[in-house]
Amino acid sequence: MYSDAKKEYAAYGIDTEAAIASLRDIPVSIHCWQGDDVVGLDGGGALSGGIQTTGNYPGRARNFEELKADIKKAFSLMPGKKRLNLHASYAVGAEVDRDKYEPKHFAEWVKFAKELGLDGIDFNPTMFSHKNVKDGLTLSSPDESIRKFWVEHCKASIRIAEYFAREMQSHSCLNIWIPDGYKDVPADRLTPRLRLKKSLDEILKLNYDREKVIVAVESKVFGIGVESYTVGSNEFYQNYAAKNNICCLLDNGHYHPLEYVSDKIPALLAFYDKVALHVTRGVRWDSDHVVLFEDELKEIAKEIVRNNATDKVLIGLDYFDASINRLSAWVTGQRAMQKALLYALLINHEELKALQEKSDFTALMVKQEEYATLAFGTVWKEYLKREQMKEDYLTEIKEYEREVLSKR
Ligand code: RNT
Ligand code: ZN
Repeated sequence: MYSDAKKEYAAYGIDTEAAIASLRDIPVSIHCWQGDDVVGLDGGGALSGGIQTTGNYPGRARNFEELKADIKKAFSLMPGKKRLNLHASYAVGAEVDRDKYEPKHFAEWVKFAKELGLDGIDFNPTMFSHKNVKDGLTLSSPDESIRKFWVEHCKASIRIAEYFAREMQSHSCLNIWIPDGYKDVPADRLTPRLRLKKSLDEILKLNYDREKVIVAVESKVFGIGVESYTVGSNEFYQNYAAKNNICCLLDNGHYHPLEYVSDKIPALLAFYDKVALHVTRGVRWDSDHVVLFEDELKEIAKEIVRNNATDKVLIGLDYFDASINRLSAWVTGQRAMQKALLYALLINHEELKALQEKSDFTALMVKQEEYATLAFGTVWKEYLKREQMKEDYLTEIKEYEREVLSKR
């Protein structure tokens, strides 16, 4: 079947072997927080900040050892190049508060990432689920001691990201997301933004290696309980990032449902050397559903591939589902991302672009439709085989559920 598929694609001018080889090389950063419903290991408290996990599926990882075991199992079922995306709340054995976190609190994670042969570690300061989120505000807080605390936390996080980059010999994307906003109509939308700007300026004064640590800012349109106003909005961060030479992170659950991140990627590529992503699946709102192989994901992958931006777009996953087996959620989303990338790699973009340039929109439409029914599934299966993986990951996960998760 594969040799037939290979011929079918060759007729379109596509080399399936080259596509498989490229796919293997595109790193995807996998979030640690799918394993424990974003609870973390530092006892920060209940999940807050306008995000929520729903569901009560048994077997949640309750500590570092369980989380590591689950990551190890889930990663063993994910093909391709993998990075680990950590949140600061996953510090191990820290007896100090978040503003004082140090590389040593993450040394165990580095050891683990090396053991798994991962490509690198990305990082996020955790500015939610903590007593110092005062009245829902962090970096934009009018309370100076609160604002300072979170500035220090971000600086500490940059130092930790530098340590990851050094140890893993790969960049580390440091993504700043804050929950700050208001439930109802504010009286002043500017002052909190000016305070956020001041906080970011203070954080970036830190002398860090800009080659190794890629600082990104993640915007959002609204959160649960923060429906009327978000301090870190899209316009705010895009302007801040452009003026300060840092990176924007686009989470595709963070826009109006009719705005598409696939269209924003090339808009930003016209101005930025790097664009970071949180790939998720919004269902009506920022619901963080498990990523599936669907249209918008394909469009996102196409924009990455056809603009030769696989080293410019930093792909990270961000979803959390507690209503189904958490390992299955992890693997399904990561495989969906890989499928979308493969799908995009199996398109003759040069030919399609030429049709567009010639304004032959008739042929363009017909050709694009043809791609939808080529033997994509066969090439995907071949890729899995070469990665020494089966299409079926459910059987193994169910077995792990019986042997491990159900005993927790
Ligand atoms: C929240 C943001 C943010 C978080 C993670 C846990 O809406 O998407 O990225 O999901 O940092
Ligand atoms: Zn996100």
